[in-house]
Amino acid sequence: MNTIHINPERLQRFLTEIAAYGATPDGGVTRLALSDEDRDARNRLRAWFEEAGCETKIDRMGNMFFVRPGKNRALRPVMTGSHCDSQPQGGRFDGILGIVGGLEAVCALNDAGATLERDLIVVNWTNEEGSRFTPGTTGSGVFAGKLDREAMYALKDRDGLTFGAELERIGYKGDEDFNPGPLHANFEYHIEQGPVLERRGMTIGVPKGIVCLRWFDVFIEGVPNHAGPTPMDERQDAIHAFARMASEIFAIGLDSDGVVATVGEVHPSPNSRNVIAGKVHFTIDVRGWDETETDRVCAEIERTVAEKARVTGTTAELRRTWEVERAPFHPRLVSLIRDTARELGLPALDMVSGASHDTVYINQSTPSAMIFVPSIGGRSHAEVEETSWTDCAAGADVLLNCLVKTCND
Ligand code: HGY
Ligand code: MN
Ligand code: MN
Ligand code: MN
Repeated sequence: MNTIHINPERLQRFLTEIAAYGATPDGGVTRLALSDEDRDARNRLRAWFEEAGCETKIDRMGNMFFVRPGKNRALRPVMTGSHCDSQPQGGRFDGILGIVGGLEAVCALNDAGATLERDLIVVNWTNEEGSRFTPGTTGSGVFAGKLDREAMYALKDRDGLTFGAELERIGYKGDEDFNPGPLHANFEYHIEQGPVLERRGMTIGVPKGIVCLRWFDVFIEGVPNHAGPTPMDERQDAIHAFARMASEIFAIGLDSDGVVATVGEVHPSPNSRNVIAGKVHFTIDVRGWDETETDRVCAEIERTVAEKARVTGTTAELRRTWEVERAPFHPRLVSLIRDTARELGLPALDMVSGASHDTVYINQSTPSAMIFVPSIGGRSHAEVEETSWTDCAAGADVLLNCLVKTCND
C-alpha cells in the first residue's frame, strides 16, 4: 500500500470534542483518573470506536482495548494508544492525542476499505498520570505484569477514596483480563512535552527511548509553635527545613549531568500563617537517561534531606515511592518511524523522551517505539499546552503508515 493519509478535519474535530470533558476556563483540561470527567470521556471514546466498527474489551484495571479485526486473527496483533486522564489544570493534547490518533487511523482505514493482515488494537490506559492515584502508568503496569492489581486497587487519593472503589463507581471495572497474547509491535503517538522539536524546527520526534524515573515522598517533622513569642533560635520549623532541602535539590539537579529533579507537591501542616509548621510532606521526581548518574543524584538528594533536617532541628523520613528503569525502544521500529516520516516529507529528529509514558512498561515485553510532535513553547502539563493542527495531522499520518506497515508485515 502506498502512503495513506488521515483526515485532518476529522482528527481536529475528535480532539476538540474530547477536550470538552474536564475543560477548564483557561483552555486546559482537568480530567483526573477515574473522575466523572474521565468516565464521560471514556464513554465518548467507546461510542466513536464502536461506530468505527471496533470491538471493545475492558479489563479489571479499566484499560479499554478497541480491536479492529484483521484478515488473520491468529497473527500477533499490533497495538497503539495512550491515556485519557490528565494532570490537574493539564493540557488538551497530553495522552489523548495518542488515542484519538489511533481512532483516526481506524477511520482512515475504513475510508480506504482496507483490511489489514493483523488485528489492530487501540488502547486507553488507565491512570497514566499518577497525580490523583500514585504511582502513574498503573493500567499499563498491571497489564505488563509489573504492578500488582490488588495493590493498585488499594491506592487512595487525597480524599481517602480508593482506586478500586472509584473504578467501580465510574463503571469501568472489567470482570476479566483482556490478554491479546504476544504483540507484534506497539506504537505510542504523543506530544513531545518539551522544547526540542520546536527549537530545531522539526515536525516529528523519534525518541530512542524513555528516561528512567525515581519518585520519592519526604515527611518532615518539626515542632509546631506560635509564630509570635517563639524566639528564632529556638524553632524547629518544618517549612524552614523544607525550604533548605528544596533549594538544594534544585541545585543538585542543575549541577548534574543531564538529570532533572523536581519538587512538585508540598503539603505543610497546619498550613496557618501564624503557626510555625510542625510538618511538611513533599514529593521529589528525579529522571535521567543515564541510570548511574540518576542514582548518584538520588543518593546526593537523600544525603541533603538528612543534613538539612539535622541543621534545622527537625527529622525527615524519605520514602522511595516508585521507580521505573529506562526504556530503550526497538531499533527496527525506531527506524521505521524515521523512514516513514521521510517518505511523508516530514523533517524528523532523533531524541530521548524526558517524559514517561505507558510505553515504558509495554516496551518491556513488546517491540515498541514512539512518535512525537512539537509542543508550542515547549509547554505541557499546563493549560497552555498546544500543538498545531498541522503537526497533529502530520504525526497521525506517520502513526497510520507505521500501523499499516507493521499490520501487514
Ligand atoms: O510524568 C510524566 O512524565 C507523564 O507525563 N505522566
Ligand atoms: Mn502523557
Ligand atoms: Mn502527562
Ligand atoms: Mn504518558
